[in-house]
Amino acid sequence: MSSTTYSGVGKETRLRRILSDGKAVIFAFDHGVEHGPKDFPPQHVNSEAIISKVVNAGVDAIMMLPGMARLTYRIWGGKVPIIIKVSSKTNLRPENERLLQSVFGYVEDAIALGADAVAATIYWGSPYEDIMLERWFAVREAAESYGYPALQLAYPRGPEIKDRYQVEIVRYGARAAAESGADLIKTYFTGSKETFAEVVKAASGVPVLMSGGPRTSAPLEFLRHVKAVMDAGGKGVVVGRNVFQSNNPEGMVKAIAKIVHEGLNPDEAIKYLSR
Ligand code: FBP
Repeated sequence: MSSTTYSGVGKETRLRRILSDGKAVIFAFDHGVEHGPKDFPPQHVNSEAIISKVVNAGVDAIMMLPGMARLTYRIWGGKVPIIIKVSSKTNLRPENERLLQSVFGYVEDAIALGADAVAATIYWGSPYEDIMLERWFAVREAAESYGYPALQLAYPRGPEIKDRYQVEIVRYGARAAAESGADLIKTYFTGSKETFAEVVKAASGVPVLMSGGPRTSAPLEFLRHVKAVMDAGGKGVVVGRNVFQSNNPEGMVKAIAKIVHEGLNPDEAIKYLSR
């Protein structure tokens, strides 16, 4: 008789839908709230247009807020797994309050929407760390009981943190994410394969995915970051701006996917941007 619980099977099954070969290219699309519509080029303010492009290009999953899932389900439904992010904040609030992510939905919303995972941010080092942790554990507990993987956006950010991309800081956040029960960790690129390998090691086997960050000056630079992450033992990327601000979002998704899933060299992968 199997000792595996129903919810354990559910979590594993959902993880396999997102990371079919153990790796994933996930499109992050919560910027309308986190940064405001100014983040989007005019042709991508319409959410259906950009979601269509990334779905057609073959992303493995899309991470978005519950309301965005409702607005765009006709595009992704039945085609691409979604991860519902249940925390967020706007940049309209006073600066000292931006270190807190508010509740933006519930695990039950993710279930109702047909999602395959939930996600929430913790700003490790924030004066509001305690509040976000309480919310994280509520999310995690519900996710666990329903068989949903919980992705943590483990972002070191706070008054004591001088450089949020510094390896010692990033690996601390990744370790804290692993020890707080995250099933997937999304965190900052530390600048090199060698340093990111330290982050992966600290996460002790929990899959670590790189957070895309602001659009790089040249696409090749971003693709090199992706390759370094994969060579360091990372399991993929969760990327927004480097795709939806690209002149060729489909080409960018394809190029990233070639590196993540097939180990292609960035100099080869970039050719997908001119096809
Ligand atoms: P990007 O690839 O665009 O960086 O998206 C990842 C992400 O974490 C989004 O999910 C989120 O909206 C944004 O970055 C947060 O950015 P910031 O660093 O300004 O808080």
